Amino acid sequence: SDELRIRAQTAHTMGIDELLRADQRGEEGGQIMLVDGRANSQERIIKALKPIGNVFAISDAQAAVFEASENQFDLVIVNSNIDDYDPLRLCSQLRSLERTRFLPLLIITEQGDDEMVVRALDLGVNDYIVRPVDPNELVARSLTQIRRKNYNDRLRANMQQTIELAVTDPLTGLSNRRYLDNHISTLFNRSMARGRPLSVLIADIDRFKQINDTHGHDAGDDILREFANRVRSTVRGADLACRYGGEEFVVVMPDTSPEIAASVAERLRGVIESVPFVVKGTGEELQVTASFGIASRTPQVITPGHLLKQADVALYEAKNAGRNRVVA
Ligand code: GH3
Ligand code: MG
Ligand code: MG
Ligand code: MG
Repeated sequence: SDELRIRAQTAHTMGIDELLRADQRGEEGGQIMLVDGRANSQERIIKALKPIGNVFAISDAQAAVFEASENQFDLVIVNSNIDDYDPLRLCSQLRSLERTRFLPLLIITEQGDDEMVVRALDLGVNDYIVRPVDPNELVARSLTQIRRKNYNDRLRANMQQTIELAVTDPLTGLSNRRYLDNHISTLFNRSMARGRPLSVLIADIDRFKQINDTHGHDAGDDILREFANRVRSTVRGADLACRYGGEEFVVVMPDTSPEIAASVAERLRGVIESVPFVVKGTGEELQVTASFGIASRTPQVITPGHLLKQADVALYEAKNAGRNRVVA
């Protein structure tokens, strides 16, 4: 049912068709940076591009790199007429900087300078125009790049959202089991490589079925959300907290010794036990407890699965010993 929930949610995010439609609605009016060494050339290009965007013209290449990484441009046009600076070096800098690497680049070259064109394309420059610049061609090529960038931006944002949904538990907002299963090996391997401790905690709400049966499933959901909040506010930012199953939560704690893990679990146990849980719908206050199993990486524990298994065995012992306790 977690699978279904994820699929239903992903269907709500933008599909490819919708992205294309948004693209065709034509949200033109891009922010264009023009790096050009000549005032009269700048003027002509600004005039030509007026219908499709705002042009920010600049003649200093070094300043252009700075401006491009500080601002949100949709296109950078580099005229090879710039003074005292290799235009291809400028393009290559823009391609390699984190903040500008996806910016469309269009270069204006001298007629017959095939070598520059080849090298520019090789650097990842998206398109080129040969002087004398034909205004219509400039507009057409610029527009193509701006549209492509807008489309890619939306696709990237959409992808990020889809990934986030796929690894988040919709009820509590914690990471889900899928994320933990993928990520725990990274934390495990890092801990091994650095010779640092790593501990995990499994928490399972006591007699949760009874809470559901007595107060209803919605009340149960409220408890789960509040439980997740208490987990979240008890662990550190570096810890990975997730909802592992129905009423079961796992926290992976890097750089955490068995002793510290035990104290974290004990603190969380207390935070659950000592403050009643309020059911939103009815205002009822419920006493909730949970049982905890903890385990730490040792030379004998060589896989993340093994580590989780040990914590699960400890949890089982905690249940058998009477619940509302921590077992290592
Ligand atoms: P124990 O102390 O041994 O852990 O007993 P328990 O009742 O907590 O354990 P059991 O595994 O028998 O029951 C877990 C219950 O959690 C059963 C299931 O209906 C409920 N549950 C699982 N997921 C959800 C959920 O998303 N919302 C609600 N409200 N209940 C859930
Ligand atoms: Mg159970
Ligand atoms: Mg339980
Ligand atoms: Mg359970």
